[in-house]
Amino acid sequence: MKRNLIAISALAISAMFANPSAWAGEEIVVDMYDDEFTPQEVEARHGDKIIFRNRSVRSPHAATLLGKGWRFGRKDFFKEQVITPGNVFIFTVPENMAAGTYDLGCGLHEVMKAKVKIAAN
Ligand SMILES: [Cu+2]
Repeated sequence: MKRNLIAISALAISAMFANPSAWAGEEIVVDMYDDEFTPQEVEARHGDKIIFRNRSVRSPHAATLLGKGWRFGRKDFFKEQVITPGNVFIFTVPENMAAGTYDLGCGLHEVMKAKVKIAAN
């Protein structure tokens, strides 16, 4: 009986220290130029913020993220986001986003393509 009590209090202590809300996530910057995303591949985890910055002088860009296959993704997590030059769009990776590789594109410039890998945490 005493042994069980010790085991239970050890569990309670480890639960106190393993507080998942203490992890704030990272900020990952993706720059959008006239013809490309830089970098062209990023890896993110749930809770990270992906910051899309339009670095073009004149062109607006529209970030599009699709799962499992360009243009025929089963699930898009954000619709096209029109970002004017000098502005940013911040996407926080939701907890329910499946791990794997997603296609990042620009709804205004078909040539702009990149990859976003969501890690399994
Ligand atoms: Cu564009």
